[in-house]
Amino acid sequence: MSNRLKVTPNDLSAFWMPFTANRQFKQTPRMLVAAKDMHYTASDGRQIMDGTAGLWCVNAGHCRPKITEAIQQQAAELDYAPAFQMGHPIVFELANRLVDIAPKGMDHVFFTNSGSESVETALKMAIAYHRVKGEGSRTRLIGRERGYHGVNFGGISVGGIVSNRKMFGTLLTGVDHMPHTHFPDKNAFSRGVPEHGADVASELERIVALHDASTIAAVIVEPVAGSTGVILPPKGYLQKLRDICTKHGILLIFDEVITGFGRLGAPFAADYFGVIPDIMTTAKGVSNGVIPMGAVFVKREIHDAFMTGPEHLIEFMHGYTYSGNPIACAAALATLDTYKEEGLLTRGEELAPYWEDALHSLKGEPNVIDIRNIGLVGAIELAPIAGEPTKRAFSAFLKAFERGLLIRTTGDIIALSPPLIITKGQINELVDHVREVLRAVD
Ligand code: PXG
Ligand code: PLP
Repeated sequence: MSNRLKVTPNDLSAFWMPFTANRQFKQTPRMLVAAKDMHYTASDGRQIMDGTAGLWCVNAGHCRPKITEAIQQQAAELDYAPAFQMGHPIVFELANRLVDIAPKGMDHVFFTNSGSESVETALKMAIAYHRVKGEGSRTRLIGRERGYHGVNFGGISVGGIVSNRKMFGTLLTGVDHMPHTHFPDKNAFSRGVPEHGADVASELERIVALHDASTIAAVIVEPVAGSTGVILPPKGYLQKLRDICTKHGILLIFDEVITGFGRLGAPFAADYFGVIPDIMTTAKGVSNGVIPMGAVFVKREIHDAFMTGPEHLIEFMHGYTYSGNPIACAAALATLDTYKEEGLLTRGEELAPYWEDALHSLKGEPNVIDIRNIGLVGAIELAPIAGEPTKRAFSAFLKAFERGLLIRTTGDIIALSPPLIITKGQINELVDHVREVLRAVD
């Protein structure tokens, strides 16, 4: 371990931490100083099992040698190349490799640096696409209650998490929201995709009728909602959305920032559900979380619609300084190699039944009101403490960390999404930790 890792910062005030209870954290900091495969090392030397693949991103586990080496080598060879009007070979190689594993027909890729940027890119692409096709009146965007699409203005506008929206003014205009698909009364303790609720997709027809299809550019949904506490699509729901969008010429965007790259046991949720969107946003697992990167996949006809007009003109006025950054590309290529060598994009399929049984063994533990699972994702919903929502789950988070397990909590829901390299033994260990935590929190 390098000396740098051993140093404990003694003044935590300058860093305004993202999505963190800053004052609580700075009173009792939780510091990670190293990581390997399924575990972190905390600053006090303890091993902490990673129950969340970082923030749903370290799908191949931590500090994988191939990825580390690729980054080191690339940094020494070509550190940066301008992203606009210039190229470098591996960004093209990466785009080809991504298209190879993408759902059929999604054969162009636009690079970004995060899920939030992927979402902004997709929304802009959708509106611009209709315009270049001569349908400039299609500008409205439809999201969904409880949706999470990152934190930029477009993303929070189509998103449906009230606390992420209410502080930030009027947001984008011309946005509407479908209802969410969480029906605990009917679906609590479902194993995998729930039976009830697909009919709620017909609310999209109502919204289309209200605004008229000719004003709507795109519908954006997470195939499985992650951040909001793992909300699954009822059986048949996504296909219904697909059919309604197709019928009305509306683009369907799947936000696969979490579901992409093997999380459900298939390369993408589009594969898992057999429903192909028009645009797919990704990030996180594309580079194993190691270096910021996002990728937006688009169908050929969308890309091709832009490729008109004089050839010296830029077709799509959009891009980021770091789109396709060489070091991020090297990390992503090595990530794809690691996924392929270890079969990680489909490993979740084999493990899912074991994971499901292990998680559902927590039914009956104190305060557990629902357990949900799909692929290698799980959620345990706790009854909130009266008058103090989120407190019980936050206590569970702190207790779990004390015991040597990192979990995520959102509201009173514990979300689990371990690296896809997890073994059955480690699944048992993880679930045993959670069981003890549930028994220990008030
Ligand atoms: N879309 C979806 C579906 C996401 O899950 C984003 C967009 C934004 O990505 P960036 O890279 O800009 O953060 C996300 C990110 C959590 C958690 O614990 C989830 C996310 C990020 C951080 C924490 O639920 N999702
Ligand atoms: N702000 C200023 C002043 C800039 O010059 C740029 C990029 O050139 C940006 C923001 C956007 O930065 P990025 O391309 O990293 O998103």
